[in-house]
Amino acid sequence: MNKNQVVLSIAAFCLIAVPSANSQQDQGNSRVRSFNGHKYTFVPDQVRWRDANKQSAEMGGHLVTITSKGEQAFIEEFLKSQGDSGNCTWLGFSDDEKEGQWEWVTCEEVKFTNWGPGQPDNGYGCQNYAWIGWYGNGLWDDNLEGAKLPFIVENDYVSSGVGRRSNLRSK
Ligand SMILES: [Ca+2]
Ligand SMILES: [Ca+2]
Repeated sequence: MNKNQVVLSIAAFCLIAVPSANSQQDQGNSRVRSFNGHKYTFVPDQVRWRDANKQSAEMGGHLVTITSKGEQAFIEEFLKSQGDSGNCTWLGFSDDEKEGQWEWVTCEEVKFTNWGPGQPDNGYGCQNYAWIGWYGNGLWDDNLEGAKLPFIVENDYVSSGVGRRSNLRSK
């Protein structure tokens, strides 16, 4: 191999090795995914449920609500794609208004749940906020108000990014 061939080889290697602008952009957007016309954004910051709920509204959406088996499977996959920080997430599901009466923050009908064995147990007498994580396989548990976790924001319309804020519970 002469000198010119070596230079060409190096140039060819660089073309292959350097990611294109597109793939870099995709990596930058790895915290955002779409499913069934909704947009989901993973926020790795560890915050209390009430703060996550507030931040979600500020982002034009709401804390993720899971209302079908398909959406549950999507969320499990999305969390896995986030590496270690995706080990858990808050859900927009709580019974803080009336103990034992679990409600979605969107007031959607409760037609799907995926509680872990023996959950929700209202542990310590005051677990009112659902999360995924403890069981490591997508099962839900109720957690304390003071727990700090990452969360997923769901926007109901991918194109406009506008959530159904008028339907949200007031707190
Ligand atoms: Ca409770
Ligand atoms: Ca619990």
